[in-house]
Amino acid sequence: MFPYPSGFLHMGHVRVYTISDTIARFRKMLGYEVIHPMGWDAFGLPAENAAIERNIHPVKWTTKNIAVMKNQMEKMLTDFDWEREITTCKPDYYKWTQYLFLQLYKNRLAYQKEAIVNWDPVDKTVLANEQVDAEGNSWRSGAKVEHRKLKQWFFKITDYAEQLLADLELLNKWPDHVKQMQRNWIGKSEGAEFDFPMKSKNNSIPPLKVFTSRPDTIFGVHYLVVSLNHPLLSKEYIPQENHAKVFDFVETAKGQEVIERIGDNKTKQDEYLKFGIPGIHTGLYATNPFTGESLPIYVSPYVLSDYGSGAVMGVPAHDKRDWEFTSINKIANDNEIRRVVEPLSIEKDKTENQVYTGYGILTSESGAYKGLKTVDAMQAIVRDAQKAGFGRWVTQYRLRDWLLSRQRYWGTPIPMIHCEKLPECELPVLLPSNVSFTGRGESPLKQDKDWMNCKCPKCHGPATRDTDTMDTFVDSSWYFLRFVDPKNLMEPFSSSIASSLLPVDVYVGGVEHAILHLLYARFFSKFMLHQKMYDENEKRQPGNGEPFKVLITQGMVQGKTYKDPVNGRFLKPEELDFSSPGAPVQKSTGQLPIISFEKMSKRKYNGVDPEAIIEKHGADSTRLFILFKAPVSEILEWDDSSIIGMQRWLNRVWRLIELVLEDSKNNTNSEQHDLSVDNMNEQDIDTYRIINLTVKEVTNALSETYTLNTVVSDLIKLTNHLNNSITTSHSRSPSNKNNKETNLDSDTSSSLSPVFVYGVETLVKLLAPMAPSFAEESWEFLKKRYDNNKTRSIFEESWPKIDSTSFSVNKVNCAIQINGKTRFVLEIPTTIIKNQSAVEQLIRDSSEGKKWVNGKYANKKLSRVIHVS
Ligand code: ANZ
Repeated sequence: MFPYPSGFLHMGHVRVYTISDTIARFRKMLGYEVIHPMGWDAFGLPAENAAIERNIHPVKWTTKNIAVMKNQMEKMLTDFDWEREITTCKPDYYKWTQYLFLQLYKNRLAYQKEAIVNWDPVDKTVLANEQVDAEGNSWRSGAKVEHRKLKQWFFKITDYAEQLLADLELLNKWPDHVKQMQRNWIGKSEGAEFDFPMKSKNNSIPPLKVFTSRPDTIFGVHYLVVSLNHPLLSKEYIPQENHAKVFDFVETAKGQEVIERIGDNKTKQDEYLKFGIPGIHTGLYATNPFTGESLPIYVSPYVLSDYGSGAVMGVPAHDKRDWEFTSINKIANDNEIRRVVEPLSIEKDKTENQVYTGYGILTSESGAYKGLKTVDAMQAIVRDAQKAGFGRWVTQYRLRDWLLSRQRYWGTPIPMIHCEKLPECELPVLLPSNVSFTGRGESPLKQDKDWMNCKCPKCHGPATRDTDTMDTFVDSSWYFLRFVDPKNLMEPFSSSIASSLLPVDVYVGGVEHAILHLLYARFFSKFMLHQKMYDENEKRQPGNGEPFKVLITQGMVQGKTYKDPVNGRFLKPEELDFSSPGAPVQKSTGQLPIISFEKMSKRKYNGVDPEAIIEKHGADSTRLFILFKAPVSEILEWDDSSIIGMQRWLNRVWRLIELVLEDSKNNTNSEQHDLSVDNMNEQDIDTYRIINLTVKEVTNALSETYTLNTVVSDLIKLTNHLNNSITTSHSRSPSNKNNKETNLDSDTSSSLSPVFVYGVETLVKLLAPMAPSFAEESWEFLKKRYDNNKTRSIFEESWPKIDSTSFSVNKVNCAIQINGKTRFVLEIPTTIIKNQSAVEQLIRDSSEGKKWVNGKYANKKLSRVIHVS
């Protein structure tokens, strides 16, 4: 996922791009043609705010930030395809965003309608939800934010609801929780719609439609409730004597209305309880079409105006919200409430405070449907309603159409002329650059009359441009397609190139985009497929215009946070004394602070600056630490002190390389190692097997499971093994008796085994995707042994192959008993298992054997050796 050019890389960026860079470099070494592109999601509010606050034009601010961040990315050694760089705020890109808008418009998937938005009455501007504080005030002017109805542009993503839901099944390489979040967001609900005839003098009011997921409870309805925006709330329908009361209520309740779904799994229950369930009787009544009973109609802000039909049937006995609404508004006494569903015995636990919400059997209150089970009763009731013409099955989605207009300057202009639509050949509609940023009043675009007033291209009469710009999520909904053909001047991308490259094989980004961005991108790529802007090969997974095959959502990077144990105040690093390692104390009090890991923020003084870290520890160690510290999708607790571990490890690898270099001064090594198992001794066979196992594990992790933390630990293990193999082989040689801690410098006569050298070379190759500069440098040294002029980059080398013959050398765990007691277990290669003296030697050479056999009986002959094989 490309970044917003805020002006600096944060640790989250370092993590995400380390992951993608590792995978991309690995694939290149495997021989794939890899596109690892980078670009800038460059429209958006911060640039406009910088313009207002610091009087710097958004273009300048953005360009400067991009330069800084690009430089930082280079420092972290990312291998991006800069020739594919795209910037969404440049006309060569947004021209095509506008083009796509027009395609959607032509297909009736872009339309205008009135919508309720957050309106700052002082700054005279629309605010995004996150710009309204908890008290409902504007973040900038401090004014009480109003909800206004304004004409806005929408994309009809709801037309795609079913496909977006169904095709989640194809995404078997996406994290389950992300798919679940999308499922909840789309929120498919099957239920029934009933028409309740209105009681009015001359039948002039159309019946009230109500959506319910429980048609079986129709006999338990005591009242109906409509949302604040329901068409029923017109002066024409509401009885005169109720006007003041009802419209005053609606006016005051408007501030509390739920205008947008806040989270993916917030239930209406939460919204209901949040507002204390206020409601008021409208003075209107409707008839229950099944019972003929007269039902009062209420209005309440908890009923969502754009869900279902914006009206609810109140069934207090079987819905907790309805029970509370009934008692607060004194609609019925507890003993008058009709219970229409009785629990089957096993479901009794679903009754809470007298409300039974589960399925069961219909009671005698349900007339002819008495005795039917819920599922059957639903079928029978809807069937009968359908026959009588006052009901039907319907499917509802919680997904709303995508409101994309922003009354802002720094965004893709909406390419419409109000009069007639603008022909495509006039794209792009350029943003005027000479505008004033006061932060007050209307959008700068509305103030630029020269830009706004234009001629209608069709009738040539006066016309105006649309002054809204697009939500920046529109820009990022198709950028992955532009990456395949970024310089195309004639079309957004070439159909044939896109067809041959899509879908994106691996997409890496934050889980905060699990819903909106990923849903919008799926919507766009499906739409573009339907428009035949590209094609899909049948064999290409996942299919159906799904843009991302594998999705990796990286976890957050949290910072080490220190708090005063008495008052919980966040402590600055300079308030702490770090002189005793691992236990900092508060300078002023001498007390130990409370230590935790929390989201990095300026307020908590727990942020780390990637540039400083890279400066201090080097990019390779930083990258390795990021990958090693936590599985990619989990929280990473940043602890500066433990990066040292990675530096030390690289030092150990470097020592192994030095051994090889040193050795080759004295021996002429061949570039082609003799790696046939038949010519190896036991130790080499073991080392060779471990090398191959490591290649297998690492390759699998980098291409299938993306468990990048285990890649690092496998390589550490291989390093340790290679290190130990040197120690043991030299401790065995008699000349080295007193020098067990590998000091090869004093033993220049011995030549390293080809397996060891191969192991070191392989280790360096396996390290390359994660620690590119270390590996590149090491490789150069290693290769110069053979030929001084060899300067081929390690990234042009092929990935190590797996020699499966190494695995056929099996081992068996054997129990070793001494004086009748099992003392330890040893792995014995099957090749020598029948050979008593070889087995005995192996036992004596093993570390456990040294302890148990050699120690006690070093100079003694064992009285009896029993070899059972
Ligand atoms: C009567 C009833 C009885 C209901 C009962 C539930 C339980 P889901 O499943 O999430 O789709 N509802 C319908 N439209 C609404 C709106 N615009 N705002 C708030 N609530 C609305 O939820 C469907 C249920 O949510 C519907 O079924 C309706 O309450 C309520 F024992 O109808 B039910």
